[in-house]
Amino acid sequence: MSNDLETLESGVVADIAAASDEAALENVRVAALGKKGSISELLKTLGKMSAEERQVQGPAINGLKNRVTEALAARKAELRQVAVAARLASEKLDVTLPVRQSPAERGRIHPISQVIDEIAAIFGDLGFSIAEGPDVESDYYNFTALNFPEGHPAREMHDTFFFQPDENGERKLLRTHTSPVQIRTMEMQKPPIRIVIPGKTYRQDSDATHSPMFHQVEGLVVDKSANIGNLKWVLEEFCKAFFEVPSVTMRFRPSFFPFTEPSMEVDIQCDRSRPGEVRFGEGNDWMEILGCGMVHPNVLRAGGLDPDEYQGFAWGMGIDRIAMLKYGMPDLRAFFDADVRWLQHYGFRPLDMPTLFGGLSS
Ligand code: 2NL
Repeated sequence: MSNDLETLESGVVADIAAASDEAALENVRVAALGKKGSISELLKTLGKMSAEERQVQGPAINGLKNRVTEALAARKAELRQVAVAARLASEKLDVTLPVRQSPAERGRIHPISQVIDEIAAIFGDLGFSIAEGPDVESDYYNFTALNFPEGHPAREMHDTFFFQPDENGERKLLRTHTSPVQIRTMEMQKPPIRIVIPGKTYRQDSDATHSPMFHQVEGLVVDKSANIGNLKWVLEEFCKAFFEVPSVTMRFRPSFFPFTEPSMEVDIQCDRSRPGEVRFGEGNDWMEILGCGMVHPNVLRAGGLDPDEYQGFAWGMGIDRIAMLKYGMPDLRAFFDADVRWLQHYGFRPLDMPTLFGGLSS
């Protein structure tokens, strides 16, 4: 009998040691100490024994029960510790790791958008508003109102994209400059007018340095006394702020545009002696950056203004080229390839918005 108890005990103890989790251990407990468990069945035999036999078997079986109970408790504590350790290991967080960037942080602002934001910040600081208008325009707003006479060769020079004539025979077009927006603004709002107009423009021209869709920014000031002195100051302030240099030297050359009289082209002094780099405000070279002039009386009239009462100045420049210059991008065509690798490299962080007080591009 005592041999049987020893065999039973070593069997149960081995099962306890082999239980690899709390559920397996519980099965061992039920098999030994549950209602129909092996030890419970043994305990039931005590009632049928003689007093003498019980005196021997009672302590033996109860001793066995107590040892098994203890072994179960000890194994349970052990398994619980193992489980806690495993959970701690699996739920470990390295709090020293950098926080993962949000999708908004990972995106990049296209250099053209960045440069438009910079231009808006500079002219906003000078008291200008931003004006916008449609890309699809009428011949009137794109040409006639801007003092391009019917049949004038300058219309051909713009390499215009025309749409098919509509039912009224009117031929809409893709604007070749942002100037129609100025006419629309003059029609709607009384002077003083101080606006800048950034936007997309279109001409049938495509090679290494021309894209059929490109970007322009124009500016317009109309007031009773707006003059060329004001124009030069505004442009100089703009160039200093945009190229982030303390001073610039500008050269005004006579030119021709149908919508201004007099008209001028503006060069700024630069240094191109270092390969792949242009510096402004120093050097022996000149770079043409914009065209400007006093608004032609016919254009003021088209805007509903009396040229004997009001005068204005205006200017226009290409955004794509000055963006390439400022941020050292060698190929214009890459601007419009929608290649995310290019954008990752040349793009701007979305929350670094250009401000004059924060540094435009820093
Ligand atoms: C250039 C030259 C220019 C303007 C644009 C303008 C607009 C109105 C009236 C008068 Cl409504 N002028 N715009 C004036 C002079 C030059 O652009 O080279 N652009 C890329």
